[in-house]
Amino acid sequence: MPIVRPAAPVRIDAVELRVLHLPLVSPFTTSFGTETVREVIVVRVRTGDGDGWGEIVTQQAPLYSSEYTQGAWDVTQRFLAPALLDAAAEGVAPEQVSTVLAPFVGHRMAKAGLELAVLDAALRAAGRPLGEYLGATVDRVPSGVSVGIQRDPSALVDAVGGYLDDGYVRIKIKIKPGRDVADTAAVRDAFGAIALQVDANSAYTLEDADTLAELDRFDLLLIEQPLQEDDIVDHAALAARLRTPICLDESIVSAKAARDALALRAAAIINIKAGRVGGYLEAVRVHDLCREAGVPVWCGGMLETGIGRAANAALAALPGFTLPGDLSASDRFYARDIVREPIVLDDGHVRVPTAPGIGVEIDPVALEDATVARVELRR
Ligand code: SMG
Ligand code: MG
Repeated sequence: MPIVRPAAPVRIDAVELRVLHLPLVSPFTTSFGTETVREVIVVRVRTGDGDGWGEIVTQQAPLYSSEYTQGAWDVTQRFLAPALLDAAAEGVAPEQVSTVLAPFVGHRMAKAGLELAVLDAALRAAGRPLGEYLGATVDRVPSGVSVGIQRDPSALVDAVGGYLDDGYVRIKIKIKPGRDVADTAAVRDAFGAIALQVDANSAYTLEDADTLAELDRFDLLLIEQPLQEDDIVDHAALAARLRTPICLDESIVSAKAARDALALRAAAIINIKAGRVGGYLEAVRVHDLCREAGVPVWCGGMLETGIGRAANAALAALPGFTLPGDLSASDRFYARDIVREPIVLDDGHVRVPTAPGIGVEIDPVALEDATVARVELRR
């Protein structure tokens, strides 16, 4: 459903941006590389009624998508934040932020971070939680975990076993050519009928269809983004050759892209990430059109800090999110989160925050300790 009750405009006096470096509790390996430190941008908007917080989920290098942290840092300071500050001199409502930033092509993660900060400020001022605003219908959401590629299949089985012991209700393993069928078989053999899915992060081509079809025998919930971001037609061709449902992640950069992918039968399931589609409001639009089409969605993750993690829990509480998301606890990635109430796992679920705005408070000392660059922009 569209946003039922819009939020009042806020006047923005300043935008603060910080680059953070957060060490990961263990290296995270995907088909495109290994990360040991999460580099992320935190946004604070300062208004007469208090602060609002957002997060720009770019990574240090443009490997997952074309966006990357120094690019987001530059475009936000040079174009996005000045446009927002200009528009917000007399007040800007969260629903207007995407229109204000629309003249600048792309840079969706940067735009999403700014929009979230405005949403947080506006909803805190109004005493309304983000979940209620977005249309949440549950107070907790099932928690899945994304497991990186390990040294070998037996190390993968150990890692997955640990997460199952923690209570995660769904396992996603990362795959790449040469680390697909055997890894998946090892996890299936070790743990039986767990809810299991795989994510290729664009590592294959249509030529690999026979290999990917071998995964059909494992009864996976889905295979995520096997081909390139712009391979919509090839994904449709691949879907016709697999029994396993194809889920698109990288390809779905907007509600329009989601509509096209569904029309072409390139995806049977969609991973929704607010950063990738330009914000939580566009994420709701993707949710709404998928729900209308009877297509299941789930909430993806970008190794968020507690800011994005809290907001993702609110988003995942919408009724179309019928599959568990990559909504793990803060300690899945971080020994120390930058919020006072780290996201925790409770019986395989994550609680949807009920306090106003994103519903979590920043830990100023943890934030300061993680900050490697800071800038404040004013009108
Ligand atoms: O936040 O739990 C998380 C990470 C989930 O695997 C995850 N994200 O393609 O879905 C994905 C990846 C993108 C980030 S990879 C560095
Ligand atoms: Mg993915």
